[in-house]
This record gives sequence, C-alpha cells and structure tokens, in this order.
Amino acid sequence: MRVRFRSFLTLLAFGAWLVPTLAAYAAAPAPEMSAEELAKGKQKYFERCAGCHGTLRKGATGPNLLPDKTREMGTDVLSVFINDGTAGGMPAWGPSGTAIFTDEEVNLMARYIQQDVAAPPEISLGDMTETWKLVVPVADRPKKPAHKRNWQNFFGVVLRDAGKVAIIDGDTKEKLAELPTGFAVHILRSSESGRYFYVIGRDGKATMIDLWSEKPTIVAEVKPCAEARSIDGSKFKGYEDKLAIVGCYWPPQFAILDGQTLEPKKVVSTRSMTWDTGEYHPEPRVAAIVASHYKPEWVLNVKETGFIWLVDYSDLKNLNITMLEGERFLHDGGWDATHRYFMAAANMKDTEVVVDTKLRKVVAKFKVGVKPHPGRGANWVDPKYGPVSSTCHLGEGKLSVWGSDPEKHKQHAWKVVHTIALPPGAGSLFVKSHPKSGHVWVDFTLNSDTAATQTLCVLDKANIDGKPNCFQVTDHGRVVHQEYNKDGNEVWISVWDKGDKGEIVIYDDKTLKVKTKITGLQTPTGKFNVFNSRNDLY
Ligand code: DHE
Repeated sequence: MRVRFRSFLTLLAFGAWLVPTLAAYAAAPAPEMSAEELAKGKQKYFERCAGCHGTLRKGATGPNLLPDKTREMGTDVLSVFINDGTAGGMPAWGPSGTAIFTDEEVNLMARYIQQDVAAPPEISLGDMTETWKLVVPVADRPKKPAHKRNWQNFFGVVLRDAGKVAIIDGDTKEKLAELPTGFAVHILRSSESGRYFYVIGRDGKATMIDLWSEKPTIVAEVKPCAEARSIDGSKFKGYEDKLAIVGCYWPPQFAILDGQTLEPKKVVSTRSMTWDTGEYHPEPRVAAIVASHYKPEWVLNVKETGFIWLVDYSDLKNLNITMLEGERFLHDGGWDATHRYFMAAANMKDTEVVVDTKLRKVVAKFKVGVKPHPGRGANWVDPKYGPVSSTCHLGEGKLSVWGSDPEKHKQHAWKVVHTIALPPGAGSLFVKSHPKSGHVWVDFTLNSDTAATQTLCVLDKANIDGKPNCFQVTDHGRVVHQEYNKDGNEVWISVWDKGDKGEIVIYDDKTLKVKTKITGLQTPTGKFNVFNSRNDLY
C-alpha cells in the first residue's frame, strides 16, 4: 500500500513538472529564420518531405510534423531524425546517409518544420485554363506515324532534376528527344492508343508528348495543381484518348482534361470525411489512378480519407462518383493479370485493398508486410497457387505474394501464399515483371545502407521461395525502378545519380548479364515502355 502511495506521489510530482513543462514547450516560439531561409526551407520541404508528411504537415506515409510536436522535439532531436532517417523507411537525408542535405540544410529543415503551417493557394478551373497551352493543334498532327521506328517500344525516361523527359528508342537505344516537362517530373502514362505520353511533374504541370510526329514533340501542357503525382487517360471502348485526368496533392482535387489537347474541363475537390472515423480531412490527396477496362471510369486512391473513388467520365455535366471504403493511407497499386481487380496499397496499415472493377466494389482487404510499396506490382502464375500478385515493402525486406484469381483458385484468392525474405533489407520501392519473363525484380532504393541501395534482387517465378539472386548493379548513385522492353526480354534499370552521372543499365532478363548502358543522363528515375504501359503489363 505504502509503495502504491509513493508511486502516486511520484506520479503527482512528475505531473506537476510535466504539465508546465509541456505548456512551456507548446508555447515555445519557432526558432528564428530569415526570409531567405524560410524560402529555402519551403522549397526543400516541397521537394523532399511533402510527399510523405503532407503539404499541411498532417502526416500520411510519414508522421505528422505539426508545430506543437516539432517544437517539443526541438532542433537537435529533429536534426538527428533528418540526418539519420528511421527504420520505418524515412531516408537518411544528411551527410551520414544519402547526403542529399548538407549539415546546414539538415539544421535548416529542423528549424523549418517548427514554423507555423501555411496553406498554399487554391487553383480554380479558370486558373488552370490560364496555364493551358495547345502547342500543336490536333489538325496539325500526323494521322499516322511520321517515321518508321518501332514506336511501341519507345521508353519515356524521367530525368527528375533536369525537369525533362527523354524519349529513347528501345530497339536502337538512341535518345530521340529530351523534352522540358516541368519541375521534378514524376511519372508518365500512355494513352489508350499508345501514341501519346501523358506526363505529370511534382509541380502539378501536365504535358502531352506525341510519339507519331517525326521527332517526339510536346503537343500540349497545362498546370491543374501546385503539386501532383498521378495522371492517366480514358481507356474504355469508345473513349480512347478522349479524356485525361490529373490527381493533385495540392490543392486536394482532381482535374478532368480533354485527352487530345489537355484543355481543362472539370475540377472536383476531394476534401471530405475519413472512411472509418468520419472525421473531416482538409487535405485528402489523390495518389494512384487507373483507368477501368469495364466501365468509362477512373479508379482513384484518395490517400488521407482512405476512400477509393470511381469517377464515371461518361457524363461530365452530371458527374457520378462512387466512394468505396478502402483503408488509410492509400498510395500506389496496380491491376491483376486480367485487369479486372485493382489492388491498392494502404501503406500505413500494412494492407492491400482489392477493388473488383466489374462489380464496382471492394472485395478484399488483407495484411501484408510493413509499408507495402508495389509501384504497379508484379503478376505471374505460381506452379502451386495459380495466378498471383505481389508487393515489396518500404518498412521491411520482404516480398509478399497472394493469390489473385478468385474465379479458378478461389481458396487462395486474396490470401498471402508466399513471404520471401529479401536480404538487402527494407526500403524497396518497386517490384516488376512481365508476362513473358521468368523473373521478378525488386529494388531497395530507400535502404539506409548505400550498398543495398545499389543492389537488386531477382526471383525465379517457378521457384519463388528459392534463394533470391541479389547483386550490386552500380558503385555510384542508387538503383531505382525496373521496366521491361516490349518483348519482355530486357530489363531497364535507372542509376539515379546527380549531374550527368546517371545512367540506365540494360540487363538481358534470361542471362542476367548487362547488355548495354545508356550513360550521361541527369537523375533518371521512372521509365515507361509504351507497349507495357498501354497494356498494363507487369
Ligand atoms: Fe512516386 C508512382 C507518390 C517518391 C518514382 N508515386 C507513384 C504513385 C504515387 C506516388 C501516388 C502512383 C501513381 C499512379 O500509379 O497513378 N512518390 C509518391 C510520393 O508521394 C513520394 C513517396 C514522395 C514525394 O515527395 O514524391 C514519391 N516516386 C518517389 C520518388 O522519390 C521516386 C523514386 C523518384 C522520383 O520521381 O522522384 C518516385 N513513383 C515513382 C515511379 C512511379 C511512382 C517511377 C511509377 C511506378 C510504375 O512502375 O508505374
């Protein structure tokens, strides 16, 4: 009893100390910063932090960075996190890790995230229309390819820090064009016909590239968002290349554009309540988008609310949106091999959510590993379990494989059937394969160990539980994103490095020997083969 009373007193004393201390912390002002430092912090936060922590710093893939919390932690503690990263998948930004930030920049960012959060301006339909440029009108574009190249084997390569996209002929490996597409370009998607690449930059600028003109050419551009990550075209029969959609991170909205000219047609806010607790969220960002093959519909991962929106584009005047209850926080995802089921990763809940786009509902949610991050994922036929799909993980070194054929292999559908340890560890961003390949490739781009970030693992589809073949691709930069050529016998890997030290290493998928390298590229990241992107082959 005495012991208990003592504990009670200690608790009271601790409470008496804690409450004013916390109050003092909460009231602590943000560290001073000059206008120049604030501007630099804002830019760096947008470039490196907002993707995971949110524009309003409310958290998503990463925790919230709101001032009451960050001021309590203080500059020194925050600097350690920023410098060294975390086991949960945050990269080590400072000199001890990726060296993307100098010591001074680590300190600057630690101070920046203690400042009050200011919301950037909204963007209306009128605002975006003012940014719209039709560079080559539809009537002036060729009616058939104006060259004899195998354009379906072209690759669009993101040159991230150059703000450009390189178009490379996959047959000859020649660089055909380097086109300015906006700051920190993120991804490309092929239009249904394949002749156009739709490109989205982190700065929210959408660009349309015509691959049929004599040389690949930008034919239109527009800026529907201040920050964005996703774009796609309309793919349903009768709507091929007619419309396009851009998913914004900021403002939280999506814009529907003319698929031939990018003229803005409609903008819709995603601000709403969370699917589970029914709380208002001011910043539900649009993450992955896919175009349904069953209906004139796009499928949108609305990250913070955890809803998956089905946006029916058949009648823009009476826009019909169906909100499916998914999971928080939805990020990337891709199709199963039949293109009926969209499998989305809710990375903070270690969960995959499956949408049946024919029945238009969520048919499964199941746990995988820590922070799944599949990119589009990889599909193949397992000798024991039939058609399967897979994800790698940001938070741990493993590949999770589940059955994805509820028609003929119902007992295995949406259940994890293989879990394979990947020795380099956590920090994987992409798993990729091709229907004609016997292999599955996984990267480790965000691992905290430099050698691991330069390593790839290749797994054998016929014996997926066998020892993965892991090897170092490069001794500089970091390895990111694997993409097959049209025939599925070459794998293109980016070595993401600064200046002109970036390169693409091309492997023979059968022998795993390097066939050739394309060098002198500035920070190459994602690569998109026309045929595979158009046909959703992975
Ligand atoms: Fe991406 C896909 C968001 C960082 C390269 N990335 C995606 C998708 C989303 C997303 C929502 C799915 C789009 C779709 O399918 O419609 N990415 C984010 C972020 O929020 C994040 C984590 C942080 C940020 O600030 O942007 C982020 N992404 C990166 C990178 O750092 C990468 C490696 C290099 C870069 O461009 O900066 C990168 N993301 C990619 C690539 C894809 C992608 C290559 C497409 C994969 C595919 O095979 O389709």
